[in-house]
Amino acid sequence: MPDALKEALLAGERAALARAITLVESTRADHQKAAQALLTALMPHTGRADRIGLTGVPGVGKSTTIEALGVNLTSAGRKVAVLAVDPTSSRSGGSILGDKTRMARLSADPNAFIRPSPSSGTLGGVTRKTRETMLLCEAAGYDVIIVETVGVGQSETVVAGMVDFFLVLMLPNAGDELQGIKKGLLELADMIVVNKADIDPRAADRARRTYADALHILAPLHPDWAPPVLTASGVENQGLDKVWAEIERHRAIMDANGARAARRAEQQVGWMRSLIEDRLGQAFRGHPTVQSRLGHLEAAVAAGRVPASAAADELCGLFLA
Ligand SMILES: Nc1nc2c(ncn2[C@@H]2O[C@H](COP(=O)(O)OP(=O)(O)OP(=O)(O)O)[C@@H](O)[C@H]2O)c(=O)[nH]1
Ligand SMILES: [Mg+2]
Repeated sequence: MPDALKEALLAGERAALARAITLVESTRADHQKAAQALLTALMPHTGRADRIGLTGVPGVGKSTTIEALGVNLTSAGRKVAVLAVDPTSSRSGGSILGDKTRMARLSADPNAFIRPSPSSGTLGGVTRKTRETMLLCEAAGYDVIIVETVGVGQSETVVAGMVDFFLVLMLPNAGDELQGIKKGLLELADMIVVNKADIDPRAADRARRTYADALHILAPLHPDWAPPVLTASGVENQGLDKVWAEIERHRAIMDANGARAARRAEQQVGWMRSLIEDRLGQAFRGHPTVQSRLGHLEAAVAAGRVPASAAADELCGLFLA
């Protein structure tokens, strides 16, 4: 059975891809085991896609831009998968799901695959499944993966940590915006695109210069890449060819200097470490002796009767005994 699934997935069958993703997202222990076996078997077939992250405030035009860019790409013969990271998505099953209407052409496109955010769990859980789904999509032959995130909590940082290229969409009111930008967001950007330039091209250009100046002050992520700032219109499909050309230019430079491979290697190891921390945390909290003392010690620490370090020592001692 797993072999049949693997073969069907490698043949690019959408139903098989969907089944594999369901397996990866399942919390059942036997499903998780099967999912890990499948992922391990598929590893040699992963890694070939351009992995792109895209973020921006609600309403900035992420879905509209992905639709236009995605259709451009499938018309050029690429296979595009769109995944979402939305840790708040339990409310609606994922904003991207409602977005399927906004991505009507792309969702009807046989060379595109759109998957809403897994609806369960913490940011860590959601992004773990998104990473694994990304690998499945690559094995199924998708050669462009776009991960969209609304930027709740730390989700931009986590998405930036799973892609080759991180794109930040901005609105054309930079003057007011610059104050409100989440700390650290500009540092993550490989490119900034001021969207909705069709509304007021001059305002968009002013915003472009403001962001370019702001980026100029920051030390670039990599000495070979100064993040460009462009204007575009997702609705009008304007400027998106240039956006894609910059993504390809980035890829060519970062392939040649080895930075893309190094970034991926670092991401993989970082991911492994965070999985280990997750597992250890779970094992710790599930440990019977730890459980029997944890509540009591937490209360004592909260009340200032026991130093935090002493409580941690005791609990770790119980765990490791
Ligand atoms: N004029 C103009 N409107 C746009 C453009 N891009 C998006 N819009 C409109 O802005 C609204 C929000 O667009 P979405 O693509 O749904 O934005 P989003 O960033 O995906 O929003 P969330 O998923 O809610 O975070 C829609 O009404 C779009 O039609 C653009 O380039 N120009
Ligand atoms: Mg959207």
